[in-house]
Amino acid sequence: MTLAYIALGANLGDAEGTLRIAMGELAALPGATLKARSSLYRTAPIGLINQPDFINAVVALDTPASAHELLGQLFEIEQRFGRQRSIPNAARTLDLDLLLHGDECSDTIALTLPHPRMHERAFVLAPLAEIAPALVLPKHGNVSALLAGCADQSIERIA
Ligand code: PH2
Ligand code: MG
Ligand code: MG
Repeated sequence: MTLAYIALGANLGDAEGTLRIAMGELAALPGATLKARSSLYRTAPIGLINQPDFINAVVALDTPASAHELLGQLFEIEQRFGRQRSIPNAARTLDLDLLLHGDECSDTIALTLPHPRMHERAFVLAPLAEIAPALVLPKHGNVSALLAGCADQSIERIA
């Protein structure tokens, strides 16, 4: 079993409801156990800014799946929620990003671990610091310290 951290994000439709249901679907993956779930956060879009605010959260999932298997499972759940892929960073009904899979490091076209931008995004670091404040990211350091460096990014804990 491996402890994986997964980021959830949505900014189309009932984003809050979607995230709650998606957490249930993650918990129900074969052989998996949901170890922790963060609060939900309302966050200003980063990257493509002319789009609705996001709802974001992070979960910790104990899973028998390899990183590649888990990535496939996440993609399947996104598809079930009607995810359309158009331009990068476009608004979405559900985005599930694999942040960490144990201490695995990977740098292939299919999969980069740890997630390449997680260390600079408050919408990932705030929920992650809530459930794993002492976690250390390879090359970047402690998540709580990294979050302190993102004070300029607007996020609000909502539930
Ligand atoms: N996801 C992105 C790009 N920008 N901004 C916020 N606030 N939340 C996200 O989940 C997000 C984003 C690419 O996946
Ligand atoms: Mg993403
Ligand atoms: Mg994604």
